[in-house]
Amino acid sequence: MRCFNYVSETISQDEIIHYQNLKLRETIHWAWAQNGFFRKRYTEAGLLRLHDFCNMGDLINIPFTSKKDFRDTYPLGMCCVEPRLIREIHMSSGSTGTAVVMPYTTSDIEQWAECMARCYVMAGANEGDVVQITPSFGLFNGGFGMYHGAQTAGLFVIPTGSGNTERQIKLAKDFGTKILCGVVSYAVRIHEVMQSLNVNLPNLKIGIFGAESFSEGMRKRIESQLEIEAFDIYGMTETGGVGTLGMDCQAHNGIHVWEDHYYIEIIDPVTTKNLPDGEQGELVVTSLSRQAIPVIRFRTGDLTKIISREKCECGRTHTRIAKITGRTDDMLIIKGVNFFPQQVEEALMEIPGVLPQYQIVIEENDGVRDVRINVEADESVTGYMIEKHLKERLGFSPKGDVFKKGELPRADEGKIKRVIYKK
Ligand code: DLL
Repeated sequence: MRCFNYVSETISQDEIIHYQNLKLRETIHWAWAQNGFFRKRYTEAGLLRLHDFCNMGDLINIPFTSKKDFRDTYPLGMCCVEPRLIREIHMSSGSTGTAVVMPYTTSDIEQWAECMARCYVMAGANEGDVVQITPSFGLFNGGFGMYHGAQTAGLFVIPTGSGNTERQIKLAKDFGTKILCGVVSYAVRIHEVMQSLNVNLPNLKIGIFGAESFSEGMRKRIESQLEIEAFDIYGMTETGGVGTLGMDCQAHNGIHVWEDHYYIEIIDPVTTKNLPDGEQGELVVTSLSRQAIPVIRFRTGDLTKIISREKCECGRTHTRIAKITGRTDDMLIIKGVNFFPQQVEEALMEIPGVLPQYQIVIEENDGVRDVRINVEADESVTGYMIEKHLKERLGFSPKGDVFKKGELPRADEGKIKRVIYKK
């Protein structure tokens, strides 16, 4: 097994816990000392002296933080370093339009690059391998995060950024791209354009995709279409960007969270009580080595569960969480049935002849919500087949509309919008 950082990736769980205790204490003390936002939060919650916080057992007394805190303190109200120490910022606008800003010190960029480099090597990258980075290079963290990590891992970077799919394919062919990185729906787009151009990419072996709903069915589709091994990479603006929270290994049995950099909890999103391993809930993250803005008990809104804390067959010891099944604010309730968009994706991918382009259209007529599933498929698939399969799998009957290949909108840049609301 090859690791980017063998010692850190394979230390025992006992050592990880010991290290996490030290780093948690350091992080809480750092935030308290550096920024009044945190100090006020902690004193309001009854943590009167810093020494009241000793280890992870005391974390329960620390209040949660959320996206709202980032937005309320825009632009740098939660920052724990002087602005002269900031080297880079990234930002996500989210659905409400108010920006979440993440500043980075030199050390934060190094930490990000280390996490991302571990992901590349975990996927099978070797020094000098050609990696093509297709998310945009800008405020979105995807492009730069993949870039910093690739530099650290010693890869040959083609920093195409987003868009111009034909040129992406030409470059991949001309330079023999081995690793393709991007948002999930862009992998599908690349394959489509490859087909229309009748081009193969024989050197392409590895895909690293994330940032969007990513069902196992979709991962397998992408693998067979592009003839590669596809990995599910996870991270977010607030934790420091793509790859910070980890990726699945070649066993594809859960996402290894880089636990020497992040302490995770799973909580019940309603009661906010901690849940035992194996139970699905909201992921809460505390960073252990971030300077500019450490996230402390950050409610990610992402739903997952802890799969295993045992050593993985790949040799890594870091805890594995399940694929992100949705966001707490993503859940749809239609005629009394609750479901997540990703469940629709998973069910659609089970139907032979269905293509990986779909939309979930929610229509509201006189207060009654209806769902229509628009999906591209070949001629063998009918709307009735879609309706029947979703009824069996999800317990409700949306209307299924089949479209020809190429008829539904594509996203050449950024994240695709799968759920569409119509009044
Ligand atoms: O999407 C970071 C990223 C870039 C990850 C490129 C992977 C690849 P944000 O724009 O801040 O950052 O969005 C973060 O996207 O809270 C999840 O809801 C979702 N997300 C990210 N990765 C995955 C994934 C980037 N692998 C939000 N599976 C997160 C499902 C994901 N959802």
